[in-house]
Amino acid sequence: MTIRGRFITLEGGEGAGKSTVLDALRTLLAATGVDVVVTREPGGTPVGEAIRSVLLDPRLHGGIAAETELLLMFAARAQHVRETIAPALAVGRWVLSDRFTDASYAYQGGGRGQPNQRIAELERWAADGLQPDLTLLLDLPVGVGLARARGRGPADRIELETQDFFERVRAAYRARAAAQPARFRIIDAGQPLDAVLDQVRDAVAGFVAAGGA
Ligand code: Z5A
Repeated sequence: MTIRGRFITLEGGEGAGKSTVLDALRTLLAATGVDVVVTREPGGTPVGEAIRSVLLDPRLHGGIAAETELLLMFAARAQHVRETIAPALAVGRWVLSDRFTDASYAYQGGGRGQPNQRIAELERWAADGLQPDLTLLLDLPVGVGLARARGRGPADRIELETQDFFERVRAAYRARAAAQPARFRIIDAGQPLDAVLDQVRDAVAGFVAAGGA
């Protein structure tokens, strides 16, 4: 009998440190003997990466309707679930994804005002209702994250949004974490990197010790 793998997602606002944490987590899981697939959204498949380049193109700033943006996020996700995530989980591999559906609730729901009910409907059929087993929310004040992100080079289309937009994104993430405490662990991402990584290691070690359930 094959045991289904586990699905872990990383979420957070701009400059939260997801990429940095992802590398550390990959190493940690591999050291515990876990066969892990690392992926990201939007993206994670050839068609998903093509959709990502449209979604993040700064030349399209102001030129993509909120409905179009939501559908493109889920178009990429529909392919990602079917081509990458579900097949890996089915053969017992673990999947570590930089963002998943919570990001749509935060950015397209909180940020753009798309109704949660509409997102939930897309989640049911486009994402096949797939839910992560564990979600690490890297939370930090918006101003701190934006300052970090700005130090990294040219902004993508979504990074060109206002501070108010990112405050709504953060509030939506925190509301989801509060509503689903069994799945979410909130990481204080405003701390120095070593302290952030300690929190992440503790959260994942606890999850693994509990059987990854
Ligand atoms: N999006 C959406 O709207 N809806 C959806 O459904 C999905 C996504 C799935 C692309 O995501 C965009 O798509 C994203 C949400 C939207 N919006 N934007 N913009 P992405 O995850 O690829 O892009 P991102 O959010 O901009 O992530 P990022 O740029 O990769 O940032 P990060 O990974 O969180 O941060 P980082 O690159 O690891 O760190 C940023 C800098 O801070 C870097 O210089 C680090 O060295 C530094 N850093 C990291 N941690 C620390 C600490 N603890 N202290 C000090 N400095 C630190």
